[in-house]
Amino acid sequence: MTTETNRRDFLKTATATVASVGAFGTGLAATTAHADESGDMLGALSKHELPKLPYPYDALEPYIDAQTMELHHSKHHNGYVNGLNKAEAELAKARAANDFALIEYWSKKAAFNGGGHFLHSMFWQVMAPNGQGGGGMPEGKLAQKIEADFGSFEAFKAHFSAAAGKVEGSGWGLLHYRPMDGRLIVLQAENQHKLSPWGSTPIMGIDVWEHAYYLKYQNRRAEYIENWWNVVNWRAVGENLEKLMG
Ligand code: MN3
Repeated sequence: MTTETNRRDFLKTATATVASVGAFGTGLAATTAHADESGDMLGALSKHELPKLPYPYDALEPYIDAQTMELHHSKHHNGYVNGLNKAEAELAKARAANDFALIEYWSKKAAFNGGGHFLHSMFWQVMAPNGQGGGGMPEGKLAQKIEADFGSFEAFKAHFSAAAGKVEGSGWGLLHYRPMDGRLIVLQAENQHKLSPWGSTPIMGIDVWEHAYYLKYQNRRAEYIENWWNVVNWRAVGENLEKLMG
């Protein structure tokens, strides 16, 4: 058996035994591990896939219009999925060839597209049609944590809206849980991966790239953010928190 054949067999075995689930446990983020059939890479690759939306494109009307949702999901998010798969494949090829001339380029692509895939998967999940899971107020443990860590729901909402509104250029307003001290914190992210500190995990976020709102709101980002609260799925946010708190 040649070395090459051995490696292919190893990769096939790895494919059978390594199966990762998406970042969110609702089957939204479909990511499975697989090996490259040609055998010219090292290590099992994840095959990231665009998750299905849990509601139709027009379900968040009138707060987020159907055309924006369709373009955002099927074009923008899909682009990040393809970009992440490409970047990770190129990094695996670099390992196989022991040629790291483009390591900086592909590492940046992996961070940008990986951030995009993760955040959009969460974004779809933490929204729901108004009155059918979307809107209202957080309940239970999430409500208690928000009140304990921000003083009140209203203070949290004002803080989060301001952070999202003042992201410089394209980015996100995010609510993270930080296990180190057990706190919720509000953060901004530029693009999809910059400004985020280590050691905390997003449980909720609003996309404030213009592609998320420009067709309906043009330059009125603050109005989009204010309307977005009508479609926040607090049950999903609470589940994200409770998974991390254990
Ligand atoms: Mn987006």
